[in-house]
Amino acid sequence: MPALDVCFSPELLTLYDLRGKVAVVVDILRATSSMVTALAAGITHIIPVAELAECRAFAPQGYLTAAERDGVQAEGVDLGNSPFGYLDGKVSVKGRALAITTTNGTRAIHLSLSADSVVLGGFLNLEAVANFLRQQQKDVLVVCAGWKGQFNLEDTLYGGALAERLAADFDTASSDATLAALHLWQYAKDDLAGYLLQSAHVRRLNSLEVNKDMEFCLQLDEYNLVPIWQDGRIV
Ligand code: 3SL
Repeated sequence: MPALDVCFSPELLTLYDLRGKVAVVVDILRATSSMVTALAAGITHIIPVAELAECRAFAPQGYLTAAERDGVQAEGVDLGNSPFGYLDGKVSVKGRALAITTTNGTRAIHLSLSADSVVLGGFLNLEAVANFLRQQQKDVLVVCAGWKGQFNLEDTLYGGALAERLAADFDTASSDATLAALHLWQYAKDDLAGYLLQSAHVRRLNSLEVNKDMEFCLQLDEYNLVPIWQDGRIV
């Protein structure tokens, strides 16, 4: 039976061998939730980049550009990191390609590229990713984007939610990290939003008045799609 493990921060990735595994990169608030939403809204593909200048340089090629630093939209790009940027109709997104850079999420994707496959997870596409992993039958590492190298609650909760969904098909009991994520999820799942009120990033985002983003990103199984890294882009 393949195993599911959880890496609590990209800084810990050097401790894991991703070869032969599927990496599920997760940044619930908000990068991977927004990328799932972007593809669901008709974005054709996504190029995650590290630097703002790199992101802006895609605009002349016809790309939409999205950038966030410290929770706020960066200067000189079309969109920030809110999933509603792809839904509210202010910017036309259908059929467009997207270049994006965020504080933690895009970095976590790049650090995971030695895996056999890299997919993006969120509560929004929880079951779609679970189904994909059941089909792959490979060991899985959930890569939590965290915040500037530190542990966060929301990405860990996702690791627990995924472990719960996959408990019949994967070994979810041999890693202390997976067990801890699972126990946290079981403790918090009945009132996820209420539980996360105490988390550092929710407090950070609350002060930026983006509460509706949080409610949106905590919805389960809104989208049946699995963003996957293919030839230098996410499709
Ligand atoms: O760090 C990231 O990648 C972002 O998701 C952070 S924020 O939610 O946009 O503040």
